[in-house]
Order: sequence, then structure tokens, then C-alpha cells
Amino acid sequence: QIIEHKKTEVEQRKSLYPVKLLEQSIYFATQPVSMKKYIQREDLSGIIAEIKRKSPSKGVINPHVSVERTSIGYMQAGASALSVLTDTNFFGGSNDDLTTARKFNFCPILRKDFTIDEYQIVEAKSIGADAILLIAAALEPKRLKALADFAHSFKLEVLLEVHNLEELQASLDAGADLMGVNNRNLKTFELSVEISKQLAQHIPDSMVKVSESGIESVETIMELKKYGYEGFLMGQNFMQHSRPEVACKEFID
Ligand code: IGP
Repeated sequence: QIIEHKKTEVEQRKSLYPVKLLEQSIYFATQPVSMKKYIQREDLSGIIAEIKRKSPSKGVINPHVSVERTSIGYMQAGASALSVLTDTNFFGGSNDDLTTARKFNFCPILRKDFTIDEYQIVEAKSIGADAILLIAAALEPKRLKALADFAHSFKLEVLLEVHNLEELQASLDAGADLMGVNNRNLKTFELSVEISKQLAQHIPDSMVKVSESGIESVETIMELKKYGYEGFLMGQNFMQHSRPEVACKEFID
């Protein structure tokens, strides 16, 4: 349903804001920051802290969050990178949310959206993102590779998200920079960190391993580190608080 909606949305945007227009953005003149490098930095936590106003699995989470205060606070707390949901319909986010985060932070920012078309990658670059998300469940292996190559042509990094061994094996050749294992089944919303543990051994060492969703404790992170995970994508656990950045600081401290 989300993907179907996204297709229509992308077509509308293409006619409203043609690529030629997007290319005039100031961000085409700036170098992206490497999320891979920031996640591997010893002085940071490995946490990719997310700004998510609502979601299909949780409903409304924090609709009026201040992106400015939260993004700055997340980074001051010791997060390694930011993830900003830009989908409006299902997640209540927007490109403006990402651009706001961009204005106030020098860290890597992941544009969290359902990428199905090259146009969205130009768009990600134009709003100041450093990395994009590709979801294996939503794309054929050939498309994954084509979109990853296209992202790389703008020096954007690619976080490739999988949820099972089949998806993982089918997407190994896409050339992603980071492999994300989503602990949440996007079809049933079922959560289990075990899935990250099971898939870890099948991820090549050349890719930074990221565990996504449902992470609620420091113990879970310590456990996942034993399996080689260096990145931890956390949203809900922080966003459910009125001051997500305070929750993030308490978690990291
Ligand atoms: C964060 P959580 O359970 O900490 O809020 O999860 C993040 O992993 C989740 O928002 C996510 C997501 C996605 C959202 C993972 N993959 C794809 C939208 C699209």
C-alpha cells in the first residue's frame, strides 16, 4: 500500500518539481558526510537516532516534535548519525524535516523513505541528505543495484534493509555501503532482535552492519555488538518521550 502510494506521489512531484529545478539546490555543491565512517567512530555510540512523528505500526508517536531541538540534542547526546522520515502520508514527516535537521547539524543524515525511483535520489541530494535507504522487500535485485549505483554517482551512501536470508542473499551484489537488518517485519509488524543475530554471519565484512527497530535497552546493544553490529537504528524508544533528545542522552550516558 505504501509503495503504491509512493509511485503516485513520485509522479506528482516529478511534474511539480522537475529534476532541473532540484539540481539548483545549494546541497549539490556540498560533500556528503560518510555515515559509515561516523558509525565506526570510537568516540560515538553507533546509534542512528531517528525522527519519526507517527508510523503504521504505532500510530501517532510525537506529531509536533521540534526537529531543530531534537536533532541537535540527539547529536549532543552522542548519536553517530540522524535518520529523518520524510514520508508524509504514513509517517507524518517531510522534506522540510530533513532540511531543518541539515541546517543545524554537520553529522550524517539518512533520508528515511521508500525509495523506488531515481528521482527520489536526486531529491534526497537536493534536501541535504548524506545517505538513502533501499528496502530489499520493495525492489528487484536489479533495481536495487541500479538505484545504489545512482546514489553513489552523487556520493550518497546506501543503507540496504533486509528482513530475511532470502532478501539478504538476493541483495549482496547491489553494492550497498551499510547492511541494515530490520527486526520489524514490515508486513506483520512483528518484532524480534533475534533476526539480527541470525543474519549477522551472512553479511560480508565489507559492509557495516546495522540493526534496526525495536531496540530498547543497552543490553540489547551490547549483545548485538558481539554479532558484529556497529550501527543501531532507534526511533520509537526516544520519540515516545515528549523530549526525545533527553531520552537519548539518558540512554547513551
Ligand atoms: C526505527 P524503532 O522501532 O526504533 O522505532 O525503529 C527504524 O528502524 C524504523 O523506523 C524503520 C523504518 C524502516 C521506517 C526501519 N525501517 C523503513 C520506515 C521505513
